[in-house]
Amino acid sequence: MAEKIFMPLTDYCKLPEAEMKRRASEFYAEMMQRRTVRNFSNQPVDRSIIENCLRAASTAPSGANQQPWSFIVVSDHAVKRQIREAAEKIERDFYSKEATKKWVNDLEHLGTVPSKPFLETAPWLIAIFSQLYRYSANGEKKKHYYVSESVGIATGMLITGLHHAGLVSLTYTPSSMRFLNKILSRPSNEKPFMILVVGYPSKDALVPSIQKKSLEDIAEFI
Ligand code: IYR
Repeated sequence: MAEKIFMPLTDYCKLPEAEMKRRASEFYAEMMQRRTVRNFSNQPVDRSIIENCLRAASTAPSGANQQPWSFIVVSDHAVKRQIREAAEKIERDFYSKEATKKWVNDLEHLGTVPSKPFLETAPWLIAIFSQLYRYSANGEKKKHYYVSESVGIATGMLITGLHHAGLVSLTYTPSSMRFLNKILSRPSNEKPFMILVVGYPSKDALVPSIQKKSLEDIAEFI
């Protein structure tokens, strides 16, 4: 059986209530400024910023602390081009198929199209993979728990960190992302979760004029 090691919670710092209120309200204001962006500048972003955002994301809680995620960070232009070509092939299918007609209709207000130039323009593509299981040192297959919850939380924290650092991102999910395993040489226990496109917005970037639901619409206090 694994040994249990506990230590005092020395890092927790209880704040005065006024300070907590100020922080919560300022954080809300900061998060309201976040927008998903599809028009990227090709201006480079220093790798250390991405690294620290990934370190922050990796502090996320996860099922049994298994941390079932891999972040494959792409700046190489030839690899970005390969990803764009594979993704656009899937998108052309998605936008033209009868089976997805309703879905495509629901996306109309976002103005999305099969062409994905941001996959080449943006300085960083972060391909996020869920590790469905792993092999232990003795070759035993080990199940991972609550994988999509864990990877979803880490991804949310990454998006938040990138925004806090002054960058913009796009959560991009072509419907079927298995091509990423091949292009990025990932093992079959890893399932692509999302491509996070990261960089600066282009000068002429446009975003759809959309609203978030109100607190009353999303929450109930009982
Ligand atoms: N993957 C396609 C379609 C798409 C799907 C959803 I759900 C969106 O919120 C936006 C787009 C595309 O990126 O065009």
